[in-house]
Amino acid sequence: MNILVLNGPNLNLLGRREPDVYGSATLADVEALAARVAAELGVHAECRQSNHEGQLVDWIGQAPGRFDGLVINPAAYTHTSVALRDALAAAALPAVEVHLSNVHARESFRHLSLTAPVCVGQIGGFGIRGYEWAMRALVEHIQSRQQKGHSR
Ligand code: CA2
Repeated sequence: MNILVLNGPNLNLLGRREPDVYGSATLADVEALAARVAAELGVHAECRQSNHEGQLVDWIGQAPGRFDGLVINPAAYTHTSVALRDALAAAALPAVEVHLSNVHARESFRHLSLTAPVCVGQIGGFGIRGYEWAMRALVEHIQSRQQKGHSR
């Protein structure tokens, strides 16, 4: 099983700014965690980060046939991007949305996610551990669908 772990804009700054909001772990720590969890689950995880909406759209569009599902932190695009939502819907791969912070306890503009309705579920508020739970939830979801005979 192949899992694509996507991180959106400014998450390359993780651990270097705003540690009170986002913690002190870095993007490299997220990638190491994803590799460790993938090995434990017996799956392959590929991590990518971009600050560019179109790049994220392209990666999601290229995912069917290469990946079985996605873990995605769309970052600020969560709240603004119809393009990312449409890409996720068109790819029709199971996706789990993850946020480091509890977006519902923050400014009201972060309460709306345009992308969550086209995801299987959303995890937030637990720092980088959320990526681990998102991966576990995604893999279980894909496996249970496979057992029920879904093609994807
Ligand atoms: O809590 C999350 O994971 C967010 O997706 C992070 C986004 C924010 O716009 C969302 O509302 C919630 C911001 C990502 C920027 O990450 C930074 C990390 C360190 C320093 C500055 C920005």
